[in-house]
This record gives sequence, C-alpha cells and structure tokens, in this order.
Amino acid sequence: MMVFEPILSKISVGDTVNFIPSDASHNAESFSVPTEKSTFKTPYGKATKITFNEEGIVLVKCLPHFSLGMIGIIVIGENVDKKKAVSDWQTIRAGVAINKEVIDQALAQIK
Ligand SMILES: [Cu+2]
Repeated sequence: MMVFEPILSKISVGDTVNFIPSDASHNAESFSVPTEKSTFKTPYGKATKITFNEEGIVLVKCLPHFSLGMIGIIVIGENVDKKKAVSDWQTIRAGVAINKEVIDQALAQIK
C-alpha cells in the first residue's frame, strides 16, 4: 500500500519515530517543518529513527510515491500552529493524484 501507517501520528517533543519501509521502494522525507532544524530524509528501504525536538507539525512524503498520496503527518506537542503545514500541503497538493482528501481530512482534525 502506498500509505504511511498511521497517516497521522501525535507525539511529544523529544519523541523518536522509527520509519519502517515495507520494501526497498519507499523512503520518508519532510516537506513541511516548523523550522529547518526538523528537516530530515531517510534512505530507501532502511528503517530509520528520527527524533523530533521542535513543537509543531511535520509533513512527510515518500519521494517516489507522494503523487499517489503517500504522505504522513506528525503532530509534535500540544500547541501547534497548522497554518504553515496547511500552506505547504496546498503547494504540493496540485501534484498529488489520489488520496488527497484523506490528507485534507487529517489536517482538518488538528486543532
Ligand atoms: Cu513509497
């Protein structure tokens, strides 16, 4: 499946996420971050742990599959401002062919 599971993760500042690709065709890389400090990119096909030390929202894509809606959302901490994430999502959304609504709905859930 060309999805991140779960699509939306809520974690605390300082938590670590292990990105585990189901096969060698997938990676994970940020395309929206609170600041550049939270930018990351994992190698293809290799489980990789990333620690998130900034409050906010990180949007993640699989580079070869983001157009198939392979996008994940990580909410870090309790007091997040989603304006930047929503704006960055709107920018990339035009290049996404399917499953756009799933991401729209997940972002809408974030208070
Ligand atoms: Cu992928």
